[in-house]
Amino acid sequence: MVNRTVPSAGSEPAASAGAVRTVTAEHARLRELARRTLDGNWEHDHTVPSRTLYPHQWSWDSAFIAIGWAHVRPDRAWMELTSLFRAQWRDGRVPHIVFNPSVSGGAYFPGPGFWSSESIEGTPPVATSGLVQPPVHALAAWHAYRRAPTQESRAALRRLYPRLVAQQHYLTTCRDAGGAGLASIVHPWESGLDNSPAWDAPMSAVPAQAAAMRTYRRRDLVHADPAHRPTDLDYARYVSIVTAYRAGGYRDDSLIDRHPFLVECPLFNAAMGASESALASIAEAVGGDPGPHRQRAVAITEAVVTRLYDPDTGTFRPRDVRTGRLTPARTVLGLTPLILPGLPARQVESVLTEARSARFGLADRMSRPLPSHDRTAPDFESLRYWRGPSWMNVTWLVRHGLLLHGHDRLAAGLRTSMIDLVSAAGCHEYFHPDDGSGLGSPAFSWTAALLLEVLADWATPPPAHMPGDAAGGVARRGR
Ligand code: 9WN
Repeated sequence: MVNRTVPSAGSEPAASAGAVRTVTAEHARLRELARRTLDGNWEHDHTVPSRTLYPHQWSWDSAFIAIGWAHVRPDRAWMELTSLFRAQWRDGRVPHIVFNPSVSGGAYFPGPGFWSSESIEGTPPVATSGLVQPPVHALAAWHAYRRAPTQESRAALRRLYPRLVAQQHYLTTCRDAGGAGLASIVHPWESGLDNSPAWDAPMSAVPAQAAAMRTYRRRDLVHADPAHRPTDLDYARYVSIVTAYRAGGYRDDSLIDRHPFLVECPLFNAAMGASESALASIAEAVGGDPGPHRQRAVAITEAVVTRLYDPDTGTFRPRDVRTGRLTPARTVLGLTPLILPGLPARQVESVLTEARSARFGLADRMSRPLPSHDRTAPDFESLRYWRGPSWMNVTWLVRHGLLLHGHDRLAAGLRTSMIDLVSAAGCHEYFHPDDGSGLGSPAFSWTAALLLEVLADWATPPPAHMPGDAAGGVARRGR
């Protein structure tokens, strides 16, 4: 059980004046904690996810972090996104890590020397990885803009717009290995949920031996408990997949014939569709044409439903493009297509059934935080990274989707749960899915950033690009 030290405002409308004062004071304390956490992780033009474990800039972290900065330092929100997109490759890919040249090459594994991005044509002057992460950036940019819609923000958004478009273009063309209008990820790191059970089936076909890792030094284990992290065998496979991709110059042609890991992920593709909807709003705000973005949002939504929805289980599951099969695990990834404004009512209802089941325990009042994997599965692990623990970013995405489709009370349940987690444990990287204790890095940036966002959300409606604006979404109904 999460230790609820104070009731969270918004979910307790009948609270007494005294209780409201306590809540207000606690929220002020949390806001200050979040601001200090972000400040402590700020590094000249970006925010490190964590000073110890992740001392460089990460792609989807920066998107979530920008949402948080928009509440306290909008200038930093734009610097965050701008510095990330300055490292965009000529082909449009936004690298999942941008290495800080003033941090020692050995501070993180695999470091800049392993990726050798400088040997590839069309890469930026700064060293980067060659992979990507879920494209939540347009969604984040739109959120950040809506929080602080100043002239400066609009100018920053206008400068960012063509780069966001190029990012989407890369994913929808170069990465459409399955030929059905979805992007394939070429590595579990690209999903952001690195060791999720969702990847067990496709990963089992990747040749590697745990012993291979003895030739490298895993820096993560200097800072974190091995029982909370991916295993050596996972890492051996991670390295082997990157080695294959790097050997092909990080090119994406004929991946189907030569690449060992190729999967259509529901979260990744839902983010791509949601970003097209956000791009439609951004285009309107900066004087562009929203039409093509709306059309692409519709097409991606249709492809997500056709390719990744499994009517037998009523949830979304990744498709292994190499075998053509849906992967068997039922993870939290299956809930994330809710972020698509145009997700048809039938799929919304099915996902809600899945989310409310004992697997995930979604409720108006959550008794435990949202887990990253099916609680009832035999391979559910309470401590190991993305195999059970609760994460703020995925919880925030699901909450965002619930708001989009008018499930305000369920969204409030998640909001309360997120606030209570940090109230009791601090800005941890992830949380124990039963008792809510903090796991991983103790001062984690996206936890702080999204806390700022949900704390502020009590009094403000969700951004306006939601249903109806794009992709023919359902009308919003409060429930
Ligand atoms: C590999 C930075 C990143 C997050 C990912 C999370 C973790 C890296 C790692 O940390 O991945 O990219 O070394 O474990 O899984 O989602 O972006 O916070």
